[in-house]
Amino acid sequence: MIQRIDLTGRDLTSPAARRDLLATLPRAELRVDDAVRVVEPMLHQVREDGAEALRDIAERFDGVRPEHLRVPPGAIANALENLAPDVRDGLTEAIRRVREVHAAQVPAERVTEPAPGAVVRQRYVPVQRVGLYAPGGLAVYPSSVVMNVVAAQTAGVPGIALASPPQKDHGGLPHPTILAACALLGVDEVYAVGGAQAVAMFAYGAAGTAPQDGETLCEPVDVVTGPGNVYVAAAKRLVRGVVGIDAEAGPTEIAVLADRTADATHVALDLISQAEHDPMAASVLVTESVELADAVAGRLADLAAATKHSRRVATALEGPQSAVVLVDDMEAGLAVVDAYGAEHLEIQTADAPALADRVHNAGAIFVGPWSPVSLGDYLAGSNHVLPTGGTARFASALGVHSFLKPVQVIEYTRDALEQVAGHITAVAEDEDLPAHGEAVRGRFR
Ligand code: HSO
Ligand code: ZN
Repeated sequence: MIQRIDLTGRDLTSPAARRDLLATLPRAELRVDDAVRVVEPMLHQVREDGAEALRDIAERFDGVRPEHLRVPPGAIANALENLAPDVRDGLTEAIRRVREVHAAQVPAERVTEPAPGAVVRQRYVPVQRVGLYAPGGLAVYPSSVVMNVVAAQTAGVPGIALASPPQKDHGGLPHPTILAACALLGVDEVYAVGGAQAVAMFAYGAAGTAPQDGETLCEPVDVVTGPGNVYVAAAKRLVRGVVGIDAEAGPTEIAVLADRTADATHVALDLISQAEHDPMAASVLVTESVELADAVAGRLADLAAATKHSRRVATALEGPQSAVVLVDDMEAGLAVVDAYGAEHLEIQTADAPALADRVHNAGAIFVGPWSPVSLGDYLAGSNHVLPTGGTARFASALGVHSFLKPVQVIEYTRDALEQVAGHITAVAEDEDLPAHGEAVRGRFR
């Protein structure tokens, strides 16, 4: 049974209530610190020994010693040829929609002239090379390849590399659907390298099998993105600063804010859909309606037992991170979901669009009865790489901005500089940096 947390009769909307709520609301803990100790020696090994280290680590963790760490072009083309037509159609339509949505994210260059002749431009420049990671353990997600690659391509990143674990059952190559997705997207630099070692390879680069001859397997990248388990999160934490990273992804989460108008079956189906990812996944229903809470609990029991991954789903739903939360009204419900900051938030209420506009903290918001999270996972066109663990308070979905840097370009005329010379020297003197002021004054002598 999913646990029930009764918050009725409590003041949830005062500023002080948020801290209480954060302590009360269930959340899986991600033990990245412990994983850091495990992966640190592996990162060193990859840095020192390149391809040989990658093969040794694969043998140990993936149960296969890959012959080709860089996937040969023929294998990528072959995977696309053998892809089931309905999956190909699904991925193709997903790519089309994700491209269209992401194209609209590209920011325009801005030119500002705070005074005559004083021009400041803000240009958005793509990073030059990215490494995208696609997991291949419990989960193989070609849909995540689409999300990461399209965002990078739309940002204009010229160098895109992708890594995914070698699969024992596929001759030490990444999963064929991952390769097929790469083919559909036009990505040809693909590595059969998994987990933390892939993050290390991207961050530091990796020497080839004959490093003494200057052979290189993989050049270092500027940014590493992509989901993964706690070891991938730990590796990202360790290389952050050497490269940019997107986020340390935690277990997936769905919160549903629903009133009595919601369909209990829809709600239960959606809570189960994300519980399917991971025994640590969190499914949270927030409602003012005891009738709905009871009905959903009933539907969960039936539907969770019947689903393919019923064990995993049951573990997630019954875990301490999942709950049905009862509140007095939708104002209180809004305070709860805002404090929680879910990766995915569904709003299934009479006035869903209006309520959705008032949410501050959520990775993505799914409005009304016909916008389930599964739609966003695959076909909506939005990005499904979203902030987890409450980081939606300050972080957002992966998008073209994840691969763009705003660069400021400053160009003043003589007159425009002269106009502010006095201000510069005054402030510079005050900071006891007279040479700064002199750099301006000296020009006008
Ligand atoms: N819900 C996951 C993404 C995903 N679902 C991939 C299915 N495949 C995290 O947003
Ligand atoms: Zn999902």
